[in-house]
Amino acid sequence: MRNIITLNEFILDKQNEFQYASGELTRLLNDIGIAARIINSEVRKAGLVDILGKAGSENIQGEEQQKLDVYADNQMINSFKYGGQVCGIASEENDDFLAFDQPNSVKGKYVAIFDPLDGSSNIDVNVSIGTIFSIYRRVSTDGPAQLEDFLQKGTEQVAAGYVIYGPSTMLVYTTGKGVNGFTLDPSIGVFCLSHPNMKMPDDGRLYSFNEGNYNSFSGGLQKYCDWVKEEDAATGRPYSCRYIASMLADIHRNLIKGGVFCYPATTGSPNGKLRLLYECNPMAFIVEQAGGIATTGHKRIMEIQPTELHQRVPALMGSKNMVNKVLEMIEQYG
Ligand code: P6P
Repeated sequence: MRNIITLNEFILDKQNEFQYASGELTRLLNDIGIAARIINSEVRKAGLVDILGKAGSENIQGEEQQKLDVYADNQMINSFKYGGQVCGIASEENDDFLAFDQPNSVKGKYVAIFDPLDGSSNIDVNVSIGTIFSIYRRVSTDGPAQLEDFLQKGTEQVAAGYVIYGPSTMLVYTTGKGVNGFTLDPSIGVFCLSHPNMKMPDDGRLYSFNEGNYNSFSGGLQKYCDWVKEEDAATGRPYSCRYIASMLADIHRNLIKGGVFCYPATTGSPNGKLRLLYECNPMAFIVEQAGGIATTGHKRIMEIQPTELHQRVPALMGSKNMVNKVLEMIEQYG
């Protein structure tokens, strides 16, 4: 008796929950699964082939592109381009959006927005990295994808998730009906359901802040960082700092164990460092669907009306009671 449920079987079982034509979701997530397995294969041998290090180019943020960034970006683009469901993409690694013009994709009803390899500063030091994706229905009515298709609020996402390339490779996604996690079985090259109906604990003891930026934190955040260090058995303090500078890996750990992640506005990044469209919105969808909170510290992230593809926002997301404690201190101390 086979006791595994594959990603494809799961999607087929759940496709009646998808508010649009059922087969479309199956194809969409299948396209992502294929790209994930191809990227995973390259990530797993990154130290052995000439794919480590810098690509000798920069992305729009002026960040050195890693060879693996560019490789992952190309795999995601090709997978969507030939999958037929998506009429265009936007990506951290591309200055502008790409409107597909292939006959089978120009009529695609969706657009995909992704960070092909988040945490790329960790590639060369073998720390978990990942792919983050967000799917919207196009709003333009015909012809090639338009900018308006990409500048939609996070609340309009029809699917979102991530692939984490860690000790194992996992794909975690939501279509607005809860969060489910699938672990790649490399012996058969299939994602298998391993974390059904993921729920973020309401409480936890892990906080993920880069306290190197403490001096530029707002008063409320500084107070929170001081509060977590106090000895208080009743509230499980001092908490533990867990920060590996891969947003999706930090949030994935907090999703399982309970915790709070924060990348606020700092002197170096006055609007925060993380991008709204392909980091904060998809992770916010996952966090909220798992019972957590995802805010800028003042506004629900998914309710922000985007104005540009690569805009950054402050991000505070995680276990409900922990985020509310941070918000309480922001309220009191600014
Ligand atoms: P810092 C990775 O480069 C990233 O965009 C996020 O994944 C991560 O949370 C953040 O930057 C880390 O930034 O400034 O703490 O190194």
